[in-house]
Amino acid sequence: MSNIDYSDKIPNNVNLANDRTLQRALEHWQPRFLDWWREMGPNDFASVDVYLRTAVGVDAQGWAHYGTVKMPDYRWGIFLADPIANRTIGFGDSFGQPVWQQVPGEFRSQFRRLIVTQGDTEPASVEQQHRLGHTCPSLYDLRNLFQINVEEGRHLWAMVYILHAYFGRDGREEAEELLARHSGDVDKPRILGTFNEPIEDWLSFFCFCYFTDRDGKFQLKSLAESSFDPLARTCRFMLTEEAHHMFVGETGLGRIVRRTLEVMKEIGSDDPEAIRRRGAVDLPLLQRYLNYWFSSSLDLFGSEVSSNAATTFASGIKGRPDETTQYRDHVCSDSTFEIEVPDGRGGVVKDTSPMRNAMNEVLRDAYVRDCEIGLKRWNMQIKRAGYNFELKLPSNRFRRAIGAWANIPTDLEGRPIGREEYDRSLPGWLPSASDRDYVKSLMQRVVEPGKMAAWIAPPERGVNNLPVDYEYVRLN
Ligand code: BYC
Repeated sequence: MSNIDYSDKIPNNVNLANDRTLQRALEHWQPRFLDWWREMGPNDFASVDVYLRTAVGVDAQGWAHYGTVKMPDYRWGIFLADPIANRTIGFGDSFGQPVWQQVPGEFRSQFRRLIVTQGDTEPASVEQQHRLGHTCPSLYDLRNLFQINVEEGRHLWAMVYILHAYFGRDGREEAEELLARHSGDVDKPRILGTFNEPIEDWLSFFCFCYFTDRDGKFQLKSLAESSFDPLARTCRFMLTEEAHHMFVGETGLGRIVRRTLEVMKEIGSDDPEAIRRRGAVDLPLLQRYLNYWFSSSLDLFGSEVSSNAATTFASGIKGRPDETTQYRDHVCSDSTFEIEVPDGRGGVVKDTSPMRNAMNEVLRDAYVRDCEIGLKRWNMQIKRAGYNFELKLPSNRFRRAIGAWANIPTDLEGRPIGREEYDRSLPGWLPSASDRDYVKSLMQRVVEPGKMAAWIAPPERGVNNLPVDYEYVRLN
Protein backbone atom coordinates (compact mmCIF):
# COMPACT_ATOMS: atom_id res chain seq x y z
CA MET A 1 0.00 0.00 0.00
CA SER A 2 1.27 3.52 -0.75
CA ASN A 3 1.44 5.74 2.32
CA ILE A 4 0.30 9.31 2.50
CA ASP A 5 2.94 11.79 3.56
CA TYR A 6 1.32 14.36 5.86
CA SER A 7 4.51 16.28 6.50
CA ASP A 8 4.26 17.65 2.95
CA LYS A 9 2.51 20.95 2.31
CA ILE A 10 0.14 18.96 0.12
CA PRO A 11 -0.49 15.50 1.60
CA ASN A 12 -0.18 12.94 -1.18
CA ASN A 13 0.63 9.38 -2.10
CA VAL A 14 1.92 10.23 -5.58
CA ASN A 15 5.52 11.05 -4.65
CA LEU A 16 5.00 14.72 -5.26
CA ALA A 17 8.36 15.52 -3.64
CA ASN A 18 10.09 13.74 -6.54
CA ASP A 19 8.59 16.07 -9.14
CA ARG A 20 9.61 19.57 -8.12
CA THR A 21 7.95 21.29 -11.09
CA LEU A 22 4.60 19.68 -10.48
CA GLN A 23 4.90 20.27 -6.74
CA ARG A 24 5.64 23.95 -7.29
CA ALA A 25 2.70 24.32 -9.70
CA LEU A 26 0.30 22.72 -7.22
CA GLU A 27 1.73 24.77 -4.33
CA HIS A 28 1.01 27.82 -6.44
CA TRP A 29 -2.62 26.69 -6.93
CA GLN A 30 -3.05 25.80 -3.23
CA PRO A 31 -3.45 29.39 -1.86
CA ARG A 32 -5.94 30.12 -4.63
CA PHE A 33 -7.94 27.10 -3.57
CA LEU A 34 -7.84 28.32 0.05
CA ASP A 35 -8.95 31.79 -1.02
CA TRP A 36 -11.84 30.21 -2.94
CA TRP A 37 -12.74 28.08 0.12
CA ARG A 38 -12.72 31.14 2.37
CA GLU A 39 -14.93 33.06 -0.02
CA MET A 40 -17.28 30.41 -1.41
CA GLY A 41 -17.17 27.60 1.18
CA PRO A 42 -18.89 27.44 4.61
CA ASN A 43 -16.89 30.49 5.61
CA ASP A 44 -19.10 31.60 8.51
CA PHE A 45 -17.97 28.43 10.29
CA ALA A 46 -14.23 28.81 9.72
CA SER A 47 -13.39 28.93 13.43
CA VAL A 48 -15.59 26.08 14.71
CA ASP A 49 -14.28 22.64 15.66
CA VAL A 50 -15.76 19.85 13.55
CA TYR A 51 -15.50 16.10 14.08
CA LEU A 52 -14.25 15.14 10.62
CA ARG A 53 -12.94 12.13 8.79
CA THR A 54 -9.61 12.58 7.02
CA ALA A 55 -7.88 9.98 4.88
CA VAL A 56 -4.47 8.87 6.20
CA GLY A 57 -4.15 5.93 3.80
CA VAL A 58 -6.05 4.62 0.82
CA ASP A 59 -6.70 1.10 2.08
CA ALA A 60 -9.68 0.03 4.22
CA GLN A 61 -7.91 0.83 7.53
CA GLY A 62 -6.43 4.14 6.52
CA TRP A 63 -9.04 6.15 4.77
CA ALA A 64 -11.37 6.84 7.69
CA HIS A 65 -9.38 8.58 10.41
CA TYR A 66 -11.53 10.78 12.66
CA GLY A 67 -10.60 13.86 14.68
CA THR A 68 -11.60 17.40 15.55
CA VAL A 69 -10.51 19.93 12.94
CA LYS A 70 -11.23 23.52 11.99
CA MET A 71 -12.29 23.32 8.35
CA PRO A 72 -9.69 25.67 6.87
CA ASP A 73 -7.04 23.39 8.48
CA TYR A 74 -8.41 20.24 6.81
CA ARG A 75 -5.56 18.48 4.97
CA TRP A 76 -6.81 18.46 1.38
CA GLY A 77 -4.56 16.13 -0.49
CA ILE A 78 -3.97 13.93 -3.51
CA PHE A 79 -4.76 10.27 -3.02
CA LEU A 80 -4.85 7.61 -5.70
CA ALA A 81 -6.06 4.08 -5.02
CA ASP A 82 -3.21 1.57 -5.23
CA PRO A 83 -2.41 0.38 -8.76
CA ILE A 84 -3.71 -2.98 -9.93
CA ALA A 85 -0.78 -5.00 -11.29
CA ASN A 86 -0.91 -5.74 -15.03
CA ARG A 87 -4.25 -3.99 -15.46
CA THR A 88 -5.52 -4.10 -19.04
CA ILE A 89 -8.03 -2.00 -20.93
CA GLY A 90 -11.49 -3.29 -20.06
CA PHE A 91 -13.63 -2.08 -22.98
CA GLY A 92 -13.69 -0.46 -26.42
CA ASP A 93 -11.46 -0.85 -29.47
CA SER A 94 -8.26 -1.43 -27.46
CA PHE A 95 -9.82 -4.06 -25.19
CA GLY A 96 -7.17 -6.29 -23.56
CA GLN A 97 -4.17 -4.02 -24.21
CA PRO A 98 -2.16 -2.60 -21.28
CA VAL A 99 -3.66 0.51 -19.65
CA TRP A 100 -2.02 3.90 -20.24
CA GLN A 101 0.10 5.77 -17.72
CA GLN A 102 0.01 8.89 -19.91
CA VAL A 103 -2.80 10.41 -21.98
CA PRO A 104 -2.49 9.42 -25.65
CA GLY A 105 -2.20 12.63 -27.72
CA GLU A 106 -5.19 11.79 -29.92
CA PHE A 107 -7.53 11.55 -26.91
CA ARG A 108 -6.23 14.53 -25.02
CA SER A 109 -9.08 16.93 -25.65
CA GLN A 110 -11.81 14.37 -24.87
CA PHE A 111 -10.07 13.45 -21.62
CA ARG A 112 -9.63 17.06 -20.69
CA ARG A 113 -13.30 17.83 -21.36
CA LEU A 114 -14.48 15.00 -19.07
CA ILE A 115 -11.98 15.75 -16.30
CA VAL A 116 -12.89 19.43 -16.35
CA THR A 117 -16.61 18.58 -16.29
CA GLN A 118 -16.09 16.21 -13.38
CA GLY A 119 -13.85 18.72 -11.55
CA ASP A 120 -16.35 21.55 -12.08
CA THR A 121 -19.11 19.79 -10.15
CA GLU A 122 -17.07 19.46 -6.96
CA PRO A 123 -16.56 23.13 -6.02
CA ALA A 124 -19.98 23.87 -7.51
CA SER A 125 -21.67 21.75 -4.84
CA VAL A 126 -19.75 23.51 -2.04
CA GLU A 127 -20.91 26.84 -3.45
CA GLN A 128 -24.50 25.62 -3.64
CA GLN A 129 -24.40 24.61 0.04
CA HIS A 130 -22.53 27.72 1.15
CA ARG A 131 -25.11 29.01 3.66
CA LEU A 132 -26.89 25.84 4.74
CA GLY A 133 -24.97 25.58 8.01
CA HIS A 134 -27.01 28.45 9.44
CA THR A 135 -30.23 26.44 9.38
CA CYS A 136 -28.98 22.97 10.40
CA PRO A 137 -31.58 20.64 11.93
CA SER A 138 -28.97 19.23 14.37
CA LEU A 139 -25.25 19.20 15.14
CA TYR A 140 -25.08 15.68 13.67
CA ASP A 141 -26.43 16.99 10.35
CA LEU A 142 -24.21 20.06 10.47
CA ARG A 143 -21.18 17.82 10.82
CA ASN A 144 -22.29 15.69 7.86
CA LEU A 145 -22.72 18.79 5.71
CA PHE A 146 -19.19 19.93 6.56
CA GLN A 147 -17.77 16.44 5.95
CA ILE A 148 -19.32 16.48 2.50
CA ASN A 149 -18.04 20.01 1.83
CA VAL A 150 -14.43 19.22 2.70
CA GLU A 151 -14.54 16.02 0.67
CA GLU A 152 -15.96 17.79 -2.38
CA GLY A 153 -13.02 20.17 -1.94
CA ARG A 154 -10.71 17.16 -1.95
CA HIS A 155 -12.38 15.81 -5.08
CA LEU A 156 -11.56 19.10 -6.74
CA TRP A 157 -7.94 18.52 -5.71
CA ALA A 158 -8.14 15.05 -7.28
CA MET A 159 -9.09 16.45 -10.69
CA VAL A 160 -6.70 19.40 -10.41
CA TYR A 161 -3.84 17.00 -9.77
CA ILE A 162 -4.67 15.08 -12.97
CA LEU A 163 -4.93 18.33 -14.95
CA HIS A 164 -1.60 19.65 -13.62
CA ALA A 165 0.27 16.37 -13.87
CA TYR A 166 -0.87 15.24 -17.33
CA PHE A 167 -2.17 18.23 -19.31
CA GLY A 168 0.67 20.76 -19.05
CA ARG A 169 -0.18 24.40 -19.51
CA ASP A 170 -3.75 23.69 -20.71
CA GLY A 171 -4.33 21.72 -17.52
CA ARG A 172 -3.01 24.54 -15.32
CA GLU A 173 -5.30 27.02 -17.07
CA GLU A 174 -8.28 24.72 -16.63
CA ALA A 175 -7.43 24.40 -12.91
CA GLU A 176 -7.62 28.19 -12.59
CA GLU A 177 -10.95 28.24 -14.40
CA LEU A 178 -12.36 25.67 -11.98
CA LEU A 179 -12.06 28.37 -9.30
CA ALA A 180 -13.33 31.15 -11.55
CA ARG A 181 -16.70 29.68 -12.58
CA HIS A 182 -19.34 29.83 -9.84
CA SER A 183 -22.63 28.10 -9.23
CA GLY A 184 -25.49 30.22 -10.56
CA ASP A 185 -23.17 32.99 -11.80
CA VAL A 186 -24.83 34.76 -14.73
CA ASP A 187 -21.56 35.33 -16.58
CA LYS A 188 -19.51 32.30 -15.54
CA PRO A 189 -21.84 29.54 -14.40
CA ARG A 190 -20.86 25.98 -13.62
CA ILE A 191 -20.90 23.63 -16.62
CA LEU A 192 -23.79 21.28 -15.83
CA GLY A 193 -27.34 22.48 -15.16
CA THR A 194 -28.02 20.92 -11.76
CA PHE A 195 -24.91 22.53 -10.29
CA ASN A 196 -26.37 25.97 -10.88
CA GLU A 197 -29.58 25.22 -8.95
CA PRO A 198 -29.70 26.90 -5.55
CA ILE A 199 -29.75 24.64 -2.46
CA GLU A 200 -31.24 26.85 0.21
CA ASP A 201 -32.95 24.35 2.46
CA TRP A 202 -32.11 20.97 3.92
CA LEU A 203 -34.86 19.11 2.09
CA SER A 204 -33.19 20.17 -1.17
CA PHE A 205 -29.81 19.26 0.30
CA PHE A 206 -30.92 15.72 1.15
CA CYS A 207 -32.51 15.34 -2.31
CA PHE A 208 -29.28 16.60 -3.90
CA CYS A 209 -27.22 14.08 -1.90
CA TYR A 210 -29.63 11.30 -2.82
CA PHE A 211 -30.04 12.05 -6.55
CA THR A 212 -27.13 14.24 -7.66
CA ASP A 213 -24.37 12.58 -5.66
CA ARG A 214 -25.68 9.31 -7.08
CA ASP A 215 -24.96 10.65 -10.56
CA GLY A 216 -21.48 11.25 -9.12
CA LYS A 217 -21.31 7.59 -8.15
CA PHE A 218 -22.21 6.42 -11.68
CA GLN A 219 -19.91 8.89 -13.46
CA LEU A 220 -17.00 8.13 -11.13
CA LYS A 221 -17.56 4.39 -11.57
CA SER A 222 -17.45 4.88 -15.35
CA LEU A 223 -14.26 6.93 -15.12
CA ALA A 224 -12.80 4.35 -12.68
CA GLU A 225 -12.91 1.93 -15.66
CA SER A 226 -10.85 4.33 -17.81
CA SER A 227 -7.80 3.08 -19.68
CA PHE A 228 -5.92 6.13 -18.40
CA ASP A 229 -4.80 4.49 -15.17
CA PRO A 230 -4.08 7.57 -12.98
CA LEU A 231 -7.63 8.81 -13.66
CA ALA A 232 -9.09 5.37 -12.90
CA ARG A 233 -7.16 5.18 -9.61
CA THR A 234 -8.18 8.71 -8.58
CA CYS A 235 -11.84 7.96 -9.20
CA ARG A 236 -11.67 4.64 -7.37
CA PHE A 237 -10.56 6.41 -4.23
CA MET A 238 -13.12 9.22 -4.65
CA LEU A 239 -15.87 6.59 -4.67
CA THR A 240 -15.06 5.55 -1.10
CA GLU A 241 -15.81 9.11 0.03
CA GLU A 242 -18.82 9.50 -2.27
CA ALA A 243 -20.63 6.62 -0.53
CA HIS A 244 -21.04 8.73 2.61
CA HIS A 245 -22.64 11.56 0.64
CA MET A 246 -25.35 9.24 -0.67
CA PHE A 247 -25.78 7.80 2.83
CA VAL A 248 -26.51 11.32 4.07
CA GLY A 249 -29.12 11.75 1.33
CA GLU A 250 -30.82 8.41 1.85
CA THR A 251 -30.91 8.53 5.64
CA GLY A 252 -31.84 12.23 5.62
CA LEU A 253 -34.90 11.60 3.45
CA GLY A 254 -35.71 8.41 5.40
CA ARG A 255 -35.63 10.37 8.68
CA ILE A 256 -37.98 12.98 7.22
CA VAL A 257 -40.43 10.23 6.22
CA ARG A 258 -40.16 8.68 9.69
CA ARG A 259 -40.90 11.98 11.42
CA THR A 260 -43.85 12.71 9.12
CA LEU A 261 -45.32 9.27 9.86
CA GLU A 262 -44.95 9.91 13.61
CA VAL A 263 -46.84 13.19 13.23
CA MET A 264 -49.53 11.52 11.08
CA LYS A 265 -49.98 8.94 13.81
CA GLU A 266 -50.13 11.56 16.56
CA ILE A 267 -52.79 13.64 14.81
CA GLY A 268 -54.56 10.65 13.25
CA SER A 269 -54.62 12.30 9.83
CA ASP A 270 -52.69 12.48 6.59
CA ASP A 271 -54.08 15.92 5.76
CA PRO A 272 -51.12 18.02 4.50
CA GLU A 273 -52.41 21.17 6.19
CA ALA A 274 -52.75 19.41 9.54
CA ILE A 275 -49.25 17.94 9.16
CA ARG A 276 -47.86 21.37 8.33
CA ARG A 277 -49.50 22.82 11.42
CA ARG A 278 -47.32 20.36 13.36
CA GLY A 279 -44.21 21.52 11.53
CA ALA A 280 -43.51 18.36 9.50
CA VAL A 281 -43.08 17.69 5.77
CA ASP A 282 -46.25 16.21 4.24
CA LEU A 283 -45.57 13.35 1.83
CA PRO A 284 -47.03 15.07 -1.29
CA LEU A 285 -44.62 17.94 -0.63
CA LEU A 286 -41.73 15.50 -0.37
CA GLN A 287 -42.89 13.90 -3.64
CA ARG A 288 -42.71 17.27 -5.42
CA TYR A 289 -39.13 17.79 -4.20
CA LEU A 290 -38.22 14.29 -5.41
CA ASN A 291 -39.74 15.08 -8.83
CA TYR A 292 -37.66 18.24 -9.06
CA TRP A 293 -34.26 16.85 -8.11
CA PHE A 294 -34.65 13.53 -9.89
CA SER A 295 -35.59 15.14 -13.21
CA SER A 296 -32.76 17.67 -12.91
CA SER A 297 -30.23 14.93 -12.12
CA LEU A 298 -31.37 12.77 -15.06
CA ASP A 299 -30.06 15.48 -17.38
CA LEU A 300 -26.57 14.98 -15.98
CA PHE A 301 -26.16 11.83 -18.06
CA GLY A 302 -26.32 13.78 -21.34
CA SER A 303 -28.30 12.88 -24.47
CA GLU A 304 -29.80 9.43 -25.04
CA VAL A 305 -27.89 9.17 -28.30
CA SER A 306 -24.49 10.82 -28.17
CA SER A 307 -21.53 10.71 -30.50
CA ASN A 308 -19.38 11.93 -27.57
CA ALA A 309 -20.44 8.86 -25.59
CA ALA A 310 -19.69 6.57 -28.55
CA THR A 311 -16.21 8.08 -28.96
CA THR A 312 -15.31 7.94 -25.30
CA PHE A 313 -16.40 4.29 -25.08
CA ALA A 314 -14.67 3.23 -28.32
CA SER A 315 -11.44 4.99 -27.32
CA GLY A 316 -11.34 3.45 -23.86
CA ILE A 317 -11.78 6.82 -22.15
CA LYS A 318 -14.99 6.17 -20.19
CA GLY A 319 -16.56 2.74 -19.63
CA ARG A 320 -19.70 1.57 -17.89
CA PRO A 321 -19.94 1.15 -14.10
CA ASP A 322 -18.58 -2.27 -13.11
CA GLU A 323 -17.69 -2.93 -16.74
CA THR A 324 -15.86 -6.19 -15.97
CA THR A 325 -18.44 -7.80 -13.71
CA GLN A 326 -21.72 -6.51 -15.15
CA TYR A 327 -21.28 -6.98 -18.91
CA ARG A 328 -20.12 -9.75 -21.22
CA ASP A 329 -19.64 -7.76 -24.43
CA HIS A 330 -16.96 -5.15 -23.69
CA VAL A 331 -16.53 -3.99 -27.27
CA CYS A 332 -20.14 -3.30 -28.28
CA SER A 333 -19.24 -2.68 -31.92
CA ASP A 334 -22.30 -4.34 -33.41
CA SER A 335 -24.93 -4.43 -30.67
CA THR A 336 -27.85 -2.02 -30.45
CA PHE A 337 -30.00 -0.39 -27.77
CA GLU A 338 -33.67 0.48 -28.02
CA ILE A 339 -34.77 3.91 -26.90
CA GLU A 340 -38.09 5.72 -26.87
CA VAL A 341 -38.13 9.15 -28.47
CA PRO A 342 -40.83 11.70 -29.30
CA ASP A 343 -42.42 11.03 -32.71
CA GLY A 344 -42.83 14.74 -33.44
CA ARG A 345 -46.65 14.42 -33.42
CA GLY A 346 -47.22 14.31 -29.69
CA GLY A 347 -46.55 10.58 -29.36
CA VAL A 348 -43.71 8.18 -28.60
CA VAL A 349 -41.80 5.97 -31.04
CA LYS A 350 -39.20 3.26 -30.52
CA ASP A 351 -35.84 3.89 -32.10
CA THR A 352 -32.75 1.74 -32.30
CA SER A 353 -29.32 3.19 -31.67
CA PRO A 354 -25.88 1.61 -31.99
CA MET A 355 -25.00 0.52 -28.45
CA ARG A 356 -21.92 2.74 -28.23
CA ASN A 357 -23.95 5.86 -28.98
CA ALA A 358 -26.49 4.89 -26.31
CA MET A 359 -23.99 4.59 -23.44
CA ASN A 360 -25.41 7.66 -21.65
CA GLU A 361 -28.80 5.93 -21.65
CA VAL A 362 -27.31 2.65 -20.43
CA LEU A 363 -25.85 4.56 -17.49
CA ARG A 364 -29.05 6.49 -16.88
CA ASP A 365 -31.07 3.24 -16.78
CA ALA A 366 -28.70 1.77 -14.18
CA TYR A 367 -28.91 5.02 -12.22
CA VAL A 368 -32.71 4.98 -12.18
CA ARG A 369 -32.70 1.41 -10.84
CA ASP A 370 -30.32 2.50 -8.09
CA CYS A 371 -32.53 5.50 -7.22
CA GLU A 372 -35.50 3.17 -6.79
CA ILE A 373 -33.90 1.31 -3.87
CA GLY A 374 -34.39 4.15 -1.39
CA LEU A 375 -37.97 4.74 -2.50
CA LYS A 376 -38.79 1.08 -1.90
CA ARG A 377 -37.41 1.42 1.63
CA TRP A 378 -39.38 4.61 2.38
CA ASN A 379 -42.56 3.15 0.87
CA MET A 380 -42.15 0.14 3.12
CA GLN A 381 -42.02 2.51 6.13
CA ILE A 382 -45.19 4.24 4.92
CA LYS A 383 -46.99 0.95 4.30
CA ARG A 384 -45.98 -0.44 7.69
CA ALA A 385 -47.42 2.69 9.31
CA GLY A 386 -50.72 1.79 7.62
CA TYR A 387 -50.92 4.49 4.96
CA ASN A 388 -51.77 4.10 1.31
CA PHE A 389 -49.37 6.71 -0.06
CA GLU A 390 -46.58 5.67 -2.41
CA LEU A 391 -43.56 7.81 -3.33
CA LYS A 392 -42.68 7.39 -7.02
CA LEU A 393 -39.95 8.44 -9.38
CA PRO A 394 -41.36 10.35 -12.33
CA SER A 395 -40.71 9.08 -15.86
CA ASN A 396 -37.29 9.64 -17.47
CA ARG A 397 -39.09 11.88 -19.95
CA PHE A 398 -40.54 14.29 -17.42
CA ARG A 399 -39.15 17.86 -17.32
CA ARG A 400 -36.02 17.12 -19.28
CA ALA A 401 -33.75 19.91 -20.51
CA ILE A 402 -31.14 17.73 -22.27
CA GLY A 403 -31.59 15.03 -24.91
CA ALA A 404 -34.50 13.79 -27.03
CA TRP A 405 -37.11 14.79 -24.45
CA ALA A 406 -35.74 18.29 -23.82
CA ASN A 407 -38.62 20.77 -23.64
CA ILE A 408 -41.25 18.18 -24.59
CA PRO A 409 -44.14 18.58 -22.15
CA THR A 410 -45.11 15.28 -20.53
CA ASP A 411 -46.99 14.25 -17.41
CA LEU A 412 -45.28 12.44 -14.53
CA GLU A 413 -45.77 9.10 -16.30
CA GLY A 414 -43.98 10.46 -19.37
CA ARG A 415 -47.09 10.77 -21.58
CA PRO A 416 -46.69 13.72 -23.95
CA ILE A 417 -49.29 16.40 -23.20
CA GLY A 418 -50.10 19.89 -24.49
CA ARG A 419 -48.05 22.83 -23.30
CA GLU A 420 -51.06 24.47 -21.63
CA GLU A 421 -51.96 21.38 -19.65
CA TYR A 422 -48.30 21.04 -18.65
CA ASP A 423 -48.06 24.63 -17.41
CA ARG A 424 -51.35 24.24 -15.57
CA SER A 425 -50.26 20.99 -13.87
CA LEU A 426 -46.71 21.91 -12.98
CA PRO A 427 -47.50 23.50 -9.58
CA GLY A 428 -48.91 20.13 -8.50
CA TRP A 429 -45.83 18.28 -9.71
CA LEU A 430 -42.97 20.52 -8.59
CA PRO A 431 -42.45 22.54 -5.39
CA SER A 432 -44.62 25.68 -5.65
CA ALA A 433 -43.63 29.05 -4.25
CA SER A 434 -45.77 28.36 -1.18
CA ASP A 435 -44.18 24.91 -0.73
CA ARG A 436 -40.77 26.55 -0.77
CA ASP A 437 -41.88 29.24 1.68
CA TYR A 438 -43.21 26.56 3.99
CA VAL A 439 -39.98 24.53 3.80
CA LYS A 440 -38.02 27.71 4.38
CA SER A 441 -40.10 28.43 7.48
CA LEU A 442 -39.05 25.04 8.90
CA MET A 443 -35.36 25.83 8.53
CA GLN A 444 -34.64 27.03 12.07
CA ARG A 445 -31.26 26.07 13.37
CA VAL A 446 -31.05 23.49 16.15
CA VAL A 447 -27.62 23.22 17.78
CA GLU A 448 -28.17 21.64 21.17
CA PRO A 449 -26.31 18.29 21.17
CA GLY A 450 -28.73 15.42 20.46
CA LYS A 451 -31.70 17.70 19.65
CA MET A 452 -33.41 17.49 16.24
CA ALA A 453 -35.61 19.95 14.38
CA ALA A 454 -39.30 19.02 14.52
CA TRP A 455 -39.42 17.97 10.83
CA ILE A 456 -36.77 15.25 11.01
CA ALA A 457 -36.33 12.13 13.16
CA PRO A 458 -32.98 11.44 14.86
CA PRO A 459 -30.53 9.15 13.04
CA GLU A 460 -30.35 5.52 14.13
CA ARG A 461 -26.75 5.92 15.22
CA GLY A 462 -24.08 8.57 15.49
CA VAL A 463 -20.84 8.97 13.57
CA ASN A 464 -18.02 6.46 14.08
CA ASN A 465 -19.82 4.72 16.97
CA LEU A 466 -20.25 7.95 18.94
CA PRO A 467 -23.67 8.68 20.46
CA VAL A 468 -26.17 10.80 18.54
CA ASP A 469 -25.93 13.50 21.22
CA TYR A 470 -22.17 13.88 20.84
CA GLU A 471 -21.14 17.49 20.20
CA TYR A 472 -20.08 16.91 16.57
CA VAL A 473 -19.54 20.61 15.97
CA ARG A 474 -18.28 22.88 18.73
CA LEU A 475 -19.64 26.27 17.82
CA ASN A 476 -17.70 28.00 20.64
N1 BYC B 1 -26.21 20.43 -18.30
O1 BYC B 1 -23.46 14.38 -26.12
P1 BYC B 1 -24.03 15.00 -24.89
C1 BYC B 1 -20.59 14.58 -9.25
C2 BYC B 1 -23.60 19.11 -22.50
S1 BYC B 1 -21.74 14.46 -10.50
C3 BYC B 1 -25.51 21.20 -19.16
O2 BYC B 1 -25.48 15.01 -24.70
P2 BYC B 1 -22.04 13.69 -23.39
C4 BYC B 1 -21.00 15.29 -8.03
C5 BYC B 1 -22.32 18.31 -22.66
O3 BYC B 1 -21.37 18.68 -21.66
C6 BYC B 1 -20.85 13.70 -11.86
N2 BYC B 1 -24.87 20.71 -20.25
O4 BYC B 1 -23.44 14.38 -23.61
C7 BYC B 1 -22.29 15.19 -7.54
C8 BYC B 1 -21.93 18.65 -24.06
O5 BYC B 1 -21.35 19.95 -24.06
P3 BYC B 1 -20.04 20.27 -24.96
C9 BYC B 1 -20.10 14.66 -12.73
C10 BYC B 1 -24.95 19.39 -20.47
O6 BYC B 1 -20.94 14.61 -23.73
C11 BYC B 1 -22.66 15.90 -6.40
C12 BYC B 1 -23.28 18.76 -24.77
O7 BYC B 1 -24.25 18.99 -23.73
N3 BYC B 1 -19.26 13.96 -13.63
O8 BYC B 1 -19.51 14.10 -9.36
O9 BYC B 1 -22.07 12.34 -23.95
C13 BYC B 1 -21.73 16.70 -5.74
C14 BYC B 1 -23.65 17.53 -25.55
O10 BYC B 1 -23.44 16.45 -24.71
C15 BYC B 1 -25.65 18.52 -19.62
C16 BYC B 1 -19.47 13.87 -14.96
O11 BYC B 1 -20.41 14.41 -15.49
C17 BYC B 1 -26.30 19.10 -18.50
N4 BYC B 1 -27.01 18.36 -17.63
O12 BYC B 1 -22.15 13.49 -21.80
C18 BYC B 1 -20.46 16.81 -6.24
C19 BYC B 1 -18.49 13.03 -15.74
N5 BYC B 1 -25.55 17.26 -20.12
O13 BYC B 1 -18.93 19.47 -24.35
C20 BYC B 1 -20.07 16.09 -7.37
C21 BYC B 1 -17.84 13.75 -16.85
C22 BYC B 1 -24.80 17.35 -21.23
O14 BYC B 1 -20.41 19.88 -26.33
N6 BYC B 1 -18.78 14.20 -17.85
N7 BYC B 1 -24.43 18.60 -21.43
O15 BYC B 1 -19.85 21.77 -24.72
C23 BYC B 1 -19.29 13.38 -18.79
O16 BYC B 1 -19.08 12.20 -18.78
C24 BYC B 1 -20.12 13.98 -19.89
O17 BYC B 1 -19.63 15.24 -20.15
C25 BYC B 1 -21.64 14.07 -19.61
C26 BYC B 1 -22.33 14.49 -20.92
C27 BYC B 1 -22.18 12.75 -19.09
C28 BYC B 1 -21.93 15.15 -18.58
